[in-house]
Amino acid sequence: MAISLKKGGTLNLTKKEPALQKVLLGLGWEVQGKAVDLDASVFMLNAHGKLPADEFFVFFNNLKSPDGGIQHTGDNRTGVGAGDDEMILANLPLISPEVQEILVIVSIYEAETRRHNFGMLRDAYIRLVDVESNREILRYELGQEFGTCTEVEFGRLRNEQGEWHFVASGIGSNTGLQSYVDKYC
Ligand SMILES: [Ca+2]
Ligand SMILES: [Ca+2]
Repeated sequence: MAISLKKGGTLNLTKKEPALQKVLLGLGWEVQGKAVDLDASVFMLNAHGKLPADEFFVFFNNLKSPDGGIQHTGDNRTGVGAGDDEMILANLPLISPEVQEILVIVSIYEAETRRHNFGMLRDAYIRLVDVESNREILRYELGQEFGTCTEVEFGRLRNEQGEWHFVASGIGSNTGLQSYVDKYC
C-alpha cells in the first residue's frame, strides 16, 4: 500500500525503494465551476540553490532537462477528470550529479488576469509511481489551505549523500511563476 504523507513529511526513496529508477510524479486536481488551467513546472537546483543552466527549468515550453533526467509529458488545459492531470517523469540515474534539489511547482496560468486561485480547486495531490511496476509509492494530498495562492510547490526531491528523498513541502505563494524563475536563475 502506498505511503500517505502529510505536509512537511519526508520519505527516503532510496532506502525504501532501492531498485527505483524511473519515477512518475503524477499531479492532479479537480476544478469547481469554471475551467482553471494549471501548469506543472520543475526547477532543478544545484548546491547553490540555482539552475545550473536555464534548460534545467522544465515546463510546457521546455519538456526535457539537458541531462534527460526530468521530462514533462505535456500541457493539460482543463484539469477535468480524475487521475493525474499533468505528469513529470524522473529518471533518477540520469539526473546530473550537480542537481541537489528538484522542485515540483503547480501554477495557475494567467492567474492574475483571470482572477483564479487555488481556492477554486479541490482534491489536489502529488503521487509517486514506480514506472517499472506501475506501483504507487507515496501520495501527498494537499489540504484546502492554499485558497489565496496562485502557485504551490507540491513537493520536492532532494539528494542527500547520493540518496533521494521526497519532501511533501506544500509551499504556496501568490507572486507568480516568474518570481520563482527570478529567484533560481
Ligand atoms: Ca496546463
Ligand atoms: Ca482532474
